[in-house]
Amino acid sequence: MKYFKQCLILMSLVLNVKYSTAQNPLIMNQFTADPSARVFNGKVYLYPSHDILATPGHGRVGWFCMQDYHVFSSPNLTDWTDYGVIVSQNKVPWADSTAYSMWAPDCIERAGKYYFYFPAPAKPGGARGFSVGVAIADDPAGPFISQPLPIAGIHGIDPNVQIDKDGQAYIYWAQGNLYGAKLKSNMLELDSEPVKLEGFPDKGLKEGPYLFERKGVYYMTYPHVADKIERLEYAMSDSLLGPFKYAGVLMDESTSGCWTNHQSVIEFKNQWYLFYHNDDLSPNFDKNRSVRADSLFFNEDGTIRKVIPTLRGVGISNATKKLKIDRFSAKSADGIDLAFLDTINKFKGWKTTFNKTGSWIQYNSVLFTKNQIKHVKVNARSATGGILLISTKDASEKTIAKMNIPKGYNWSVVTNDILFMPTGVKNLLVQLKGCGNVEVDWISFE
Ligand code: FUB
Repeated sequence: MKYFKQCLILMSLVLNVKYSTAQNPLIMNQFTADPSARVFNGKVYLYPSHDILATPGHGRVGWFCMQDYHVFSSPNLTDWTDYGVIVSQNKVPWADSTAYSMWAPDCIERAGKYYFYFPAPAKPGGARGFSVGVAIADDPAGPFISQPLPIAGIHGIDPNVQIDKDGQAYIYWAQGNLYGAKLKSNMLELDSEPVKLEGFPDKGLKEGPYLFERKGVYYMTYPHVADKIERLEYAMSDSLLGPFKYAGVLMDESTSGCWTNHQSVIEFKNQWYLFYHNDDLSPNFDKNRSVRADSLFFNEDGTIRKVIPTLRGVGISNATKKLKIDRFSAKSADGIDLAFLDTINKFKGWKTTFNKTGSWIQYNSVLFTKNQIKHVKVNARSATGGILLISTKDASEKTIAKMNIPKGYNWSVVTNDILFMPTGVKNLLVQLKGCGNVEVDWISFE
């Protein structure tokens, strides 16, 4: 019977697994927010909130609505696997299964166990406001088993956990301001009285604490409403419970107007990354958000350079995958338009329209394995017919292919032989030659 149950769990895990290849946003099969990224066993695991659209009777219409959490992982920050639901509001013994408020979570490993922390409102009769629960697993992708009760002594949202070099664990959370306390080694109980963390701007909502350590310095990162919407800031300290010293802005307010932002910071294969969110897949409703990542760099003095959000994001794209050039690294000042491929189903992503002679898109970091490719494929359509030139974008700018996109109203894959075979990691340039109007879904090499 036990073996049968284990098989069922394994089968459901296998059936739930979904794969996607990503730039920004990282996840294209659902809305994701509040990313907590962690490096476990040489892979990046992503524990985001899972936004859905509230409908009458299911959540508060027009507000955040979350009923469960998924976990994702990636070996390279480009290919992401969705392991499906790991915790849901109707399987947490103490949580109100009608609240749809499973907000920003976190996960940490201790002695081979994975502890998943999540805020949610308790059942009627329990504590008011948000409590913080824990679910435990033997694998970062689950299955996670929820504890019967939330952590006593925490009232707030956005838990974040850090284990210091000496093995002492700390938990942080938000309730207008930022709070912290020691955690016992069982990772389930507070080991000190909560304290309000000091050293942050007095005015304006602060939430989403995420602490990391680098070279003996503790960086507390957090979203803050300094003006009208949230921006990401950070403060530094030599102690995990502060006092902290405000150090600056990590990321400015989003230009799209998405009211919230929420971050995590990891080092993976000798590069630091900032994970955050925006409303890419729901530009008209900022409670349905999408997780992004961009590289993060430190100055010599240990301060952090402001991260400028990009569409290209992070990771190296394999040339044989479908390259979504609408997630560009750079583009010409005019003659390029981006739009959803399908305005009813935005999860299908975007298309690029070239509509001016010479207009161009640059897409960086594409890996060409030696002697691997012979052809270029472009999924495109053109009401006028047009020519796209695909070249490497480096000092020599070599033409890889000249693609003749025929006049027509349907999307079709145009295939051409390559004129030049790039090797290694290259930046690509896609340019409209002559006049016309060409729409591109993706480019790939085979
Ligand atoms: O996702 C719900 C809430 O929005 C989070 O808990 C906050 O940090 C903000 O992102």
